[in-house]
Amino acid sequence: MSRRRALISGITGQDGSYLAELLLGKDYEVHGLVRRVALEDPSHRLRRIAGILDRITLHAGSLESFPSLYQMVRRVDPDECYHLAAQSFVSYSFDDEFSTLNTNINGTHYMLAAIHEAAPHCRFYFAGSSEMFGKVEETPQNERTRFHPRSAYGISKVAGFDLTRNYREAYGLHASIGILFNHESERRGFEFVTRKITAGVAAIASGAKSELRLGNLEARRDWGYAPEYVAAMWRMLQQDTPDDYVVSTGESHSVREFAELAFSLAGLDYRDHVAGDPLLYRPAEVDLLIGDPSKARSRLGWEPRTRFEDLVRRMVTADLETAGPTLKVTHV
Ligand code: G4F
Repeated sequence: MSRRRALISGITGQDGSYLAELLLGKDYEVHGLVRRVALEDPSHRLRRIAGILDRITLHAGSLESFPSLYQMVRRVDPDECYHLAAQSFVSYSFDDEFSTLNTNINGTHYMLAAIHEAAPHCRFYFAGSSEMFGKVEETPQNERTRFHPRSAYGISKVAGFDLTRNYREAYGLHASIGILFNHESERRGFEFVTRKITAGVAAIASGAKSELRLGNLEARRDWGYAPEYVAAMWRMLQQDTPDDYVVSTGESHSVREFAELAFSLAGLDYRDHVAGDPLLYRPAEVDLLIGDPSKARSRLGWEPRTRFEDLVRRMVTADLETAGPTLKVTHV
């Protein structure tokens, strides 16, 4: 039997890189869509996939161009397509609503249309987000909780959700949606609060910095470990029937708790180093996210394994190691 072919948009990101590794481990032929600029700056932009570059095929293309996506889908003829690419930084979506909406909504629409026209047998995954719940209408949030997005990013994900569901209902596309709650790792981008904190802890522990400026410390998130979350994406596409699934740990912690633990793991007190910065507050905040992953558990057999303390410890350990060989986590 020939190898199954997967196409990943956003393969250079945290999730894309873990997903590519997972699929290679299952003997898939892995293809990735990347922006041309990524190929021109491989040491930086391809760093997360540097170790697997000789085993995957990259295609330069743009989410803004339907013809380029259509051509690529026709060439690759994938069995499974994971659409992860997006402008994914919520805060930036307040600075530029227009580009966030354009990239995220049109990009998803073009991918769906390209798959529908050029590879209708292909199974499709759309990266939904817990940001769609926004100003939450019930707690914990599940697949039936009403959406109330609080940013252009959240709105773009709701639109992507509706587009994906409509391709499923109107054209019979095998299209599933993961409503993923925050998921972090040693590969997380430095703009997100968890990595900003763990990298900040390492910089302070090594003496390179003394202060870390943060915004809202009281926001609560349901933080899981990214490699486990990409496994849930794969499981969704192995089901006979496409569907929507919440992927989360079912536990919620504040940014303050994350900072407190991360600093204490390096033998530091966050109160000595964290400074509040009003400029880092968002015009509309999502105060509390906590997901109910029961459906993923019962239908997909998926379980979150890494708990909050282990996640923070992993991230702090990795950043301390990078900052200096003598820096180690303390036992707390
Ligand atoms: O780490 P964050 O920027 O992640 P956010 O906004 O929750 O979004 C992430 O998770 C979503 C899933 O729910 C994804 F869809 C999305 O793409 C992304 O991966 O911020 C987390 C919280 C916010 O409440 C923010 O206000 O941390 C608060 N925060 C406090 N100080 C900060 C900071 N966030 C950032 N990025 N930087 C700060 O200095």
